[in-house]
Amino acid sequence: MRFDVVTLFPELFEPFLRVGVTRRAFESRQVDVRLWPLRDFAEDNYRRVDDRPYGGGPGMVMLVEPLERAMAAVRADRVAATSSAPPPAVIYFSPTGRRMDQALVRELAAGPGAIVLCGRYEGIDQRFLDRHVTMEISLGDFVLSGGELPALAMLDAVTRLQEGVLNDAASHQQDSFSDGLLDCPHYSRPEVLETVNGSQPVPPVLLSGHHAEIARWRRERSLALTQQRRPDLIEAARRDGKLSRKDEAFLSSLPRV
Ligand code: 4GO
Repeated sequence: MRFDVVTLFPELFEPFLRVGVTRRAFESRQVDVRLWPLRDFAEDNYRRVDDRPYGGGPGMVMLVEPLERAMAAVRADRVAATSSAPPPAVIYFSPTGRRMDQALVRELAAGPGAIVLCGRYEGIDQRFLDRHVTMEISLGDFVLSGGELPALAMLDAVTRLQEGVLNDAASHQQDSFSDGLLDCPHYSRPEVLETVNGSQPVPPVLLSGHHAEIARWRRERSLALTQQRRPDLIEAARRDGKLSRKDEAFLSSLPRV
């Protein structure tokens, strides 16, 4: 898959693409990330990419024309590489977009990639967005100064789902949201942690070697945590038929708060 990222700050991406479990996928081009520095597509003497908003007010707006030239260059390059492919999704990150969740990440991970537009300032001239953007995505109800961090978050989430990226092929099957619930807690050495406030042992069942009991304990920790923090996810899992009778019995046994 291929992602073409149009940004004023390509240097923010480069170090990120060189670390962690995702590094191989980026370096081998299994996930081919191409950076398109928007400043290169500004044609006037000042290499302007922004200007003041019509109607007045604070802040600046990203100009259509450099973006149109960048987009034409990206599309031409993609056609040269993949002549018969359907037109790619064009993603813009903004608080007004559709909330990103693991279902959307799975959708993107199964697809051919996308063109990704990173906004700065007050955002991009609406006429450009109307002409090109097919998917407006938000990470949540908060404001950032640019779309680069959401773009990196999406690239990370999509890449770790690619074949061979995680060390253990099964390990994303127990991530939060993989079955619609929050993940259970995890423990490693030491068996007993001695602190000034006393000792904290690992939950004994995890040392028992009883795989079925361990699986049940983890499921119950997921259910209890999800019920407490995200009751909306319990409702959704119930609707989607993802809760067994045992799960329902356990949830009924939890104290109401
Ligand atoms: C995305 C972009 C927040 C998000 C952004 C988010 N802020 N919640 N800021 O995913 C246009 C210029 C949008 C800055 C960008």
